[in-house]
Amino acid sequence: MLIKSAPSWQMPEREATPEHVFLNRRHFLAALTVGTTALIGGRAFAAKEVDPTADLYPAQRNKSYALDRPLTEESDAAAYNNFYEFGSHKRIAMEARALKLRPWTVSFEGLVEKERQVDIDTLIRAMPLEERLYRMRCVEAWSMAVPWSGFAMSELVKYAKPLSSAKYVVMQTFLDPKMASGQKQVWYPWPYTEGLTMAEATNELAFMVTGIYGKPLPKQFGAPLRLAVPWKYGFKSVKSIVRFKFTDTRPVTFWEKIQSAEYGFWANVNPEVDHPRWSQASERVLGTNKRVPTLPYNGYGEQVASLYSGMKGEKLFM
Ligand SMILES: Nc1nc2c(c(=O)[nH]1)N[C@H]1C(S)=C(S)[C@@H](COP(=O)(O)O)O[C@H]1N2
Ligand SMILES: [Mo]
Repeated sequence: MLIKSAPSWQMPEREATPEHVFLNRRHFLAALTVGTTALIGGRAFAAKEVDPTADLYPAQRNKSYALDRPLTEESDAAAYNNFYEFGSHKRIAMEARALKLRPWTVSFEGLVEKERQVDIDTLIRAMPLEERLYRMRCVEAWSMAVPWSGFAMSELVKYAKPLSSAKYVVMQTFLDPKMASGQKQVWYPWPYTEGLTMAEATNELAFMVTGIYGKPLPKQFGAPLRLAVPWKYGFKSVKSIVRFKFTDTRPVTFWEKIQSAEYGFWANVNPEVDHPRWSQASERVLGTNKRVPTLPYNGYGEQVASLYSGMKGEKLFM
């Protein structure tokens, strides 16, 4: 049985349409039980953690990435997040404090000259950090505009040394159900998996994020390393990455596995292609009561539309 809408107490905003509402009732009830346990059990806050890369912030702003709208207030962006590893609601910052950020190892696997692992701090210090102002548009029709810090994904690809046979890069989040209680919800295909074509990954807009608002990334945003691909729906921008795997086959991604009729591999923003359950024509801007029209490719068509020219028969906008 399909649940058409979650109970009102669970909906932070009337118009918010969670990505997960198709889950069947049995799973939904199980999810409630898990949530209640977590609440009753409480959780000790981690002792004050100092980020070993804190001295790198604020990074110099790259003026090529300007916005057509005001930045979202930090307090608004930091209090409304999707991070299913820690629960399927938006007030995830508290639960995400359980995320342990060090030691953190990132691996480069598959079609690369040599597979290897690197410590996150070594990786970040090897990359040219900069700040970019980007829009972000969730498939649920809310949006924000934030100053990310990080480095071009093309730099990471260079660092990884993929073979010319690589066609895709697959990215995965950590897997640790003891730390992240959402991963005890076994009907989700953990770990969170996303992917890009090599052309997408090396497009100038694809950005590896390590910070926001001039500081190291707070946990709920997907520290210590997440993706930002602003022309695609937010679910493509995978958080807390531990693995980059280069392959010649297109991966089936997290949301695609859960509901392929609603979420696909490409997920390019398009106001004219509605989600099966809601319109994509406009978006609610976080921190305001305003709705604004959604732009093709979220306003980044000039940089990315050519990536998809001539791709017939592909569902580019879901
Ligand atoms: N690992 C992981 N990555 C994820 C998600 C998630 O649940 N787990 N949610 C995605 C979705 S649906 C969105 S909209 C963005 C939200 O990013 P934000 O919380 O920084 O706004 O993260 C994406 N990346
Ligand atoms: Mo999303």
